[in-house]
Parts: sequence; C-alpha cells; structure tokens
Amino acid sequence: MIKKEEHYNADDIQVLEGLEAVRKRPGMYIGTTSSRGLHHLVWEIVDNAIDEALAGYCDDIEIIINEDNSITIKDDGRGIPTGIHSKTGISTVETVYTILHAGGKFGGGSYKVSGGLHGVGASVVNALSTFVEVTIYQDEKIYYIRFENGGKAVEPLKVIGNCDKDRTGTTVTFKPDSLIFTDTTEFDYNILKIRTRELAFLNKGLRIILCDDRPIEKIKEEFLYNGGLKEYVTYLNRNYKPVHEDVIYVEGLKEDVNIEVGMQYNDSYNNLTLSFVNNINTDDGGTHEEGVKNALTRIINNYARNNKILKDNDESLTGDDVREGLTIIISCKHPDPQFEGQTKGRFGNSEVKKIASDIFGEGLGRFLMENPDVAKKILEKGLLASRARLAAKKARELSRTKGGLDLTNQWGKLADCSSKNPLERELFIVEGDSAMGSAKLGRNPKTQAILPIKGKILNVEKSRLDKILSNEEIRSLITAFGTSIGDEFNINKLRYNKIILMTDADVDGAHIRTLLLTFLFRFFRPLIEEGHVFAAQPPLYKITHGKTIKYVLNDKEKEEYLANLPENIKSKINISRQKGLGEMDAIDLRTTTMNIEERVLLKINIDDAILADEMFTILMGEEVAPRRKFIEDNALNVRNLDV
Ligand code: 1YM
Repeated sequence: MIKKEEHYNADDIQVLEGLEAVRKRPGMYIGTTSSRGLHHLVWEIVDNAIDEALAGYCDDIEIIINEDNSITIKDDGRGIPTGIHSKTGISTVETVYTILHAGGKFGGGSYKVSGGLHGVGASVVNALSTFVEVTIYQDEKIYYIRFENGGKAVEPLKVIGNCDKDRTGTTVTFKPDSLIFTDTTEFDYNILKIRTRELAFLNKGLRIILCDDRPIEKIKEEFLYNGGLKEYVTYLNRNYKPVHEDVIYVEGLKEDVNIEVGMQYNDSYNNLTLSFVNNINTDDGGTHEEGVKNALTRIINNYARNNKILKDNDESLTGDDVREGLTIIISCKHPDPQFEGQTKGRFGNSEVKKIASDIFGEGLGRFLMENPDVAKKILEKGLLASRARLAAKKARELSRTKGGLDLTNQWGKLADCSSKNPLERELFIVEGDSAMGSAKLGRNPKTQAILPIKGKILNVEKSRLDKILSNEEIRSLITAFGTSIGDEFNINKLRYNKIILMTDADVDGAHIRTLLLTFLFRFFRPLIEEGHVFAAQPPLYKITHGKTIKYVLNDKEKEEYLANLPENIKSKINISRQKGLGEMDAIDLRTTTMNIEERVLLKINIDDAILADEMFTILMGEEVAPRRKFIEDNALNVRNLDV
C-alpha cells in the first residue's frame, strides 16, 4: 500500500496505483526501456508543447539536455491550466502529471500530436522519472510543482513568484529513473536532433531550439523553417540534381482537415514518399497518402491527354511511372485521427481520401497549367519511366523464355558447389579470370561456389531495371542467387546462405565492392538485411623469412607483426604487397581468405537503411560536391568507405 500523502483524497490512491502500474510494466506504456524508450520520454513532453503550437498559442520551444542528463523543455504557450480540476479536486497540472491518459481528455477541437500514435502522456514520464518539475507562467504568476520517486507530488501546486503579464508558458524538467532505464540514461544528441528537425519541418514557422549542456563546448542549434514542407523536400533532395527548380507546394483545408504536400522530382529513379498525420509518421500510409497518390496519377495523365502528349491510343502512365524520381511529403492534420494496423502506422479515417485527393488534385492541376515548362519536364520523366517499364517487362519475358533468368543459362561461368544443403552453401563473387583460377583451386568444392565477374559492373545507381537486366554480369549474379528480381524477388529461393564479395585489397577492389554493394542494396536489400552478404578480407602483405610465411590484412597488422620479430630476423625478411587475388598462391588464398576456420569475414549490415541509402547516393550519384564532402568527412574512417 502506498503511503497516503497529506493532500490526497481516496480517489488519488488509485492515481498513484496507476503510476505504480507504469513502473511495474514500463514496456506496456513506452514499448521498451532501452535507449529508444528513454528518448520517447522527451517526445511525450515535447508533444504537449507541439499541440500548443498547433492550437496557435506557441511559437518557441526549447529542448535542453542538462549537465546531469536531465531534460528541460520550455514553451511559450498558455501554460498548463493551474486551477483546481473539478473531478479530481487537485490542480489540473497535477492531474495531467499523475493520472494516466488525463492529458487527452481535456480540451478538444484542435489538432493533437499527443494521445495519437504512442501518446501516453506526461503521467508516464512522471512515473518513470526520479523527479519532475513543472513551472507555469500564467496570469502574471509563476506556479511550481515538483514530483519525486516515480510521480509523487512533494506538495500541491503553489505560486513561487510573479512575472510579466506577457510572459506565459510551461517549463518541464525531468530525470529518467536509472532503476527503469537499466541500459542507459544518457541522451543521444543526434537522436533528439533528427526528430527535432523533422518536427520543425512539419510545423512551419515554429522555432525549436535544441541544446546540449553536457560537453565542455555546449551545443545550441535552432530549427526554424518558414517554408515548412518546401524546405523539407529541398533538404531530402540535397544530394540529387532537381529536375525543376522550385518545390511544388499545395496546402488546403476542408472539413477541419488540413492537407499539405511538398514535392520535387530529381534525376534519380527512386521514389521517396513520407507521410504524416498530426506530425506522426505514417509508415504504412493510409487514406491521406492514397488520396494524394491517386490525384497525382490522375492529374498528370489528364494534363498529358489534354495537351496531346499522350495520344488516344497510348497507355496511361501508372502510379509508379509518375512517382519515379519523386520526393514527396504529405502532411495531414486531423482533429480525431484513427491509426490502424499492428504498429499503428496506417492512417484510417476514410473521409480523408477524397479530401486529400480534392485539395492536392486542384492545387497540382493549377500548378501545371501555370508552369508549362515544369509540366513538360515532369511528363518527359514520366514517359521515360513508362517506356522503361514496358522495356523491362519485355526484357524479363525475353530472358525468361530464353532461360536468361533461370538456372540453365549462365552455368558456364559459375563454378557451383556440390552440397545440396543451402545452409552451408557459399557464393564467392570474384573479379576477373585469374582471381577465378586461384579461387577455384583454393575453395572447398563441396560448399564453396565461385562466380567471376568482368571488371567494373554497371553502376546501377545511374541505371534502370531494363538496362540492368540487359547487363550480362548482372544477369549472371541474379541467376546465381536464384531469387529473381523486382516484383518476382523471393528470398526463400536464395541458393546460398552466404554471398561473399571477394575483391582485391586495393582501391580498385574497394570500388568494385562498392558497385556490387550498390547493386545489392538497390535490388536485393533483404539479402543484406537478413545477414547474407559478407566481404572477404584478402591479405594486403605477404611477409617471408626463411620458411615462414605470414600474411597480414593491413598496414597496422604488418607493423604489429614486425615489431614483435627479433632483430636478427628483421634484417632477413621479405615483404611483398599482394597485387591481387589472381597472383596469390591458391593454398595461401584458401588458408587466409576462404577457409572457414581461419578467415575473417566482414558481415555487411544495414542498421539504418536511410543512412546507407544516402551513402550510396553520395558515393555513386552524379553530384560531385556531396561525394567529395562525404569522402573528406570520412577520410579518417577508412572502414566506412571500405565496406
Ligand atoms: C513543456 C511542455 O505541456 N505545454 C502545454 C500543455 C498544455 C497546455 C498548454 C494547455 C492546453 C489546453 C488549454 C487545452 C496542456 N494542457 C492540458 C490540459 N509543455 C506543455 N501548454 N490550456 C493549456 O488543451 O485545452 C494538458 S497539456 F489537459 F490540462 F488541458
């Protein structure tokens, strides 16, 4: 039984038990008590400030990581109501911070982030903190309340001073409880920065300041985008060449539903669609996204027909055609959003489909009429995509009938292994015939297959599926994998458990590896995500003295090895830099690089697909400046560039 504090009445005991339940099973309320859950606390409080901004009362928010790893969040809104709450008999602030889900029950009629997807409210933050302090500036007074030990008010809300009548707002400080967050209670500035920037993009005109007071050189960054989604699209397209200069921007309000869309085509073939409802990312789309996508396809086709760009007999452009190379962000603000699906990542309000389609369709139609030059460029891009799609389909059909994508065609090149057990089968991809020769001699023919490729394979970042499928090297890769590609990709048909990129230990080898990885990343991402892709590490040096031969991976290992040799041997050694796999003795290649017992494979993984995508775009795309910057930024981090 919880000790009854002086100012609580009988109902409040239930309140405290509520917070006890949160402490007992925190995962139920914030998903996890790992670093992710820890950062989640910040957004629970920030969301209340954002709601105040959405309601039109707040335009400045500040988030501070304090020296002791506590967090302070300030806003300049109306301040949480300070009066006595009619149902609980305690102040509304205290009610909001001690009753589960209380925040959502008040107010209404405006857009709210809080209480949306994850929104569990300030009381959960209180339950999971060693202390929370709330200061409210309202009616020329400063109010203050402090909670300790998982949400117990030290004393009721009280006035601690006076302030200017123009000064209003809420300041909250909390320190997460290390008994709950056992992994870590350290906040990661970067994690906070990414969402802070996103929130600023999504709420144009809202200023959010993020500070880190922990390092000796404190950090303070301001995020304020008067252009909102326009600036967000420009930001996301920063590593690409835009097809048209200005971001197309449409905003409209119907039946209390606000729809905002920013879009711009770039010179890639990738589509990036991001959608949000009340600032919450809707990963699995929903009615707002469907409405906008439908309108995009409809309006572009209408324009093409009306202007005789598409003739009567021409096939219409598909959704995929008009989205090729498009970066588009859709943001919907709704007074009563319903989220669906297992992860609640899908927006379900059915009336929004038509609203979104009407608002965006009208805006885009007008834009195309007023900007015929841009319309022409967009249509050229869509038509190219459509032609490429039809060509790819033909190529697929052709290669299927000719056996190009099934297992019979490319066998000449592949030295397959004999095992039928897919779990032990490995595919080594090597460059050139001489490497193939050494690898074939050095392999275990039961479990290790070798596929040679010629020189630098096609740079797929700059190519489309039709061109990719007509490239012989790439077709032999797809054939060997057995999974097919595109719509027909099926990971269960993968013929090898490990796909091992075995390239030379020099710059050219690294380049080929990056090209192969780009290809795998773009078209076989699940293979990377599910841990099937590896890089072999052939040695860079061969060190011989007498009958002893030692291979080392890199300069560091070479120095270490040499440092430990006795002086009399040092004078007699011979060090040779390996020219390539092809020049390596087959037995040495086996022992150093291929043999399961001795080799060191690097597993390629994509922790953060978006980051990896960016890296590939920068490294392989056409824009030189960002590539140079990336290489300069990562010059010291060779491993980064290396894999
Ligand atoms: C740093 C965190 O919580 N700001 C904040 C919260 C509220 C209000 C203003 C507010 C809301 C309403 C009316 C309303 C909250 N109020 C409540 C509740 N910043 C921060 N700023 N007046 C003020 O929604 O109608 C919950 S949050 F429930 F008390 F109204």
